[in-house]
Amino acid sequence: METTLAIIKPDAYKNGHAGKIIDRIIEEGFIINHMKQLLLSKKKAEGFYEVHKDRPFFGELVDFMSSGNCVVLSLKRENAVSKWREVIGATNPEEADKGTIRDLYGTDTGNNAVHGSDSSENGIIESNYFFKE
Ligand code: FUP
Repeated sequence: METTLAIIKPDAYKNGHAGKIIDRIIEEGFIINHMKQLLLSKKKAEGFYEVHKDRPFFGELVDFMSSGNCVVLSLKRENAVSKWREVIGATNPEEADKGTIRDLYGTDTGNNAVHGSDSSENGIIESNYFFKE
């Protein structure tokens, strides 16, 4: 089985959608290997999104990710990475397929409700970033 990291971001958490998103994760056949609620420090958020550190939206992204509670989940399933990305939809909620999590609970590209790893390697690296401390 493959590992992917999911994050229920501060917008979805604040709007009361964490429970529904966790239900969806289970309905879609994922095994929750690890899960925790946490308030990310700026440093932890910067480290997580380091690949984007030279992008113009980096500061805003870090501020947003550390603005309130998140739920971080390490998920297992066959084809976990591609399946989770299918369930969450496109980065911009306005472009996300109907019924995907970002379509249902996201607002815009910055406030897009959830994170999903983009490769098998990153699924493991990102899970270790939160759960192997
Ligand atoms: P995704 O893999 O779908 O989470 O998207 P990216 O890795 O491209 O981007 C990571 C996060 O950066 C997004 F979830 C939101 C933020 N972002 C912006 O705020 N503006 C952009 O133009 C692109 C990404």
